Amino acid sequence: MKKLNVGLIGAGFMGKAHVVGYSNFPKFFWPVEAVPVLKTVFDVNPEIGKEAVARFGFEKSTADWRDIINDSDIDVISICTPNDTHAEMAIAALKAGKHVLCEKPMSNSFEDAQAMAEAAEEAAKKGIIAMCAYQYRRVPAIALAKKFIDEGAIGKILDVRAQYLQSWSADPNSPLSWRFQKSIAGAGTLGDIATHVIDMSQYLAGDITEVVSTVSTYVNERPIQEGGVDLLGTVKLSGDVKKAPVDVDDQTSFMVNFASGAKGSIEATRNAWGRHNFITLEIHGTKGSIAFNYERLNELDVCFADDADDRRGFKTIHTGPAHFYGEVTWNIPGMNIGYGELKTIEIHDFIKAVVEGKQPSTDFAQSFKVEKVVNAVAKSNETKSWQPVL
Ligand code: SOE
Repeated sequence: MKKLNVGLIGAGFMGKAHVVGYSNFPKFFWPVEAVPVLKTVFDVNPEIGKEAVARFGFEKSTADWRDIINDSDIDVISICTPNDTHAEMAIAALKAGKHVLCEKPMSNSFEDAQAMAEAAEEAAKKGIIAMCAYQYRRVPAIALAKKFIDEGAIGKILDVRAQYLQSWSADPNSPLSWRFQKSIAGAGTLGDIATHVIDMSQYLAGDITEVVSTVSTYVNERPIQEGGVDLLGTVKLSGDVKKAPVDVDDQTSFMVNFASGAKGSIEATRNAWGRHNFITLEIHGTKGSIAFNYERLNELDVCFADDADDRRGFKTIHTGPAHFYGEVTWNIPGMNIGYGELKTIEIHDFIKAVVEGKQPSTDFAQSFKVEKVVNAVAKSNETKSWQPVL
């Protein structure tokens, strides 16, 4: 059986998620296109790198990410480091002929994201795959929504309402990690999580062509956190801890127009008490409606206009074996999948793309379309006017 040697760059929160995917996809998708071999892991903190060898099962760790790029034994690379490092790493990896799965957003700057898209286009000529980790479009319920839309089950899309709400930075004492520093993250909520719902909205309703936005910061300074580990609000630092300014957004709302003529609105914040990973989408069409909430990710609510008057209304479909990826996850609806299975589905899609030599749906070209929307949202906030997505 074909083997693919994996290099992981960044062994933190997202590194763990990718390892869960690499380790588990053969268990679900057997027989697989290739078996992954966890070769080398890099982390900026060598102790975390060494720990990842024992914890995740890599053969070795390195304190220099270029060791992974320059290793002729490595076939595929996952990039799970902060946003400011993505472009340099991904471009170097693609030039070295490695297939790349890069965490989102593509980069901390529009120009670097463009350079990544160009590097991927060049590498694609040699059969190299470049994918961005927009996993939520792969939730079986979202794939089912896409099927219903493509089949015309809800008719022509009129409008899309999308939200991504989290609470982990609502407390002003949750620390100033790299996610609150523009020089590293590029943007706050807009780059970190609005990007997911932009991708999902474009997946379901086509390209966004125009936006008008507001972008705001609620907490202007946060306690400085020792060490680079991203604690995502799990720790509160109060008392004498020194604070430093936040220079990214906490919240963004924008109205969008789609190329199809559909209208929509997108909102995102990480300061919504009580909302954890609350990704909601409601789509209304001329013949029906679809509603989804990630906090109940195994469900899709649908309403079809053609149902008789006395029984028309939302009904809930529990995704399972009859739906996308359902035949390989768990064989009874209601057993349910979670974030781990979702990352497993994503990693399998990546490996399949690599072996088949076919770019995945979230390749760098598609992901760059998300960056274009982000860029237009930022511009619109400055100009206080509608901006084209260019
Ligand atoms: C933090 O907001 C975060 O980890 C994002 O960076 C991820 O993309 C999202 O899927 C979960 O939350």
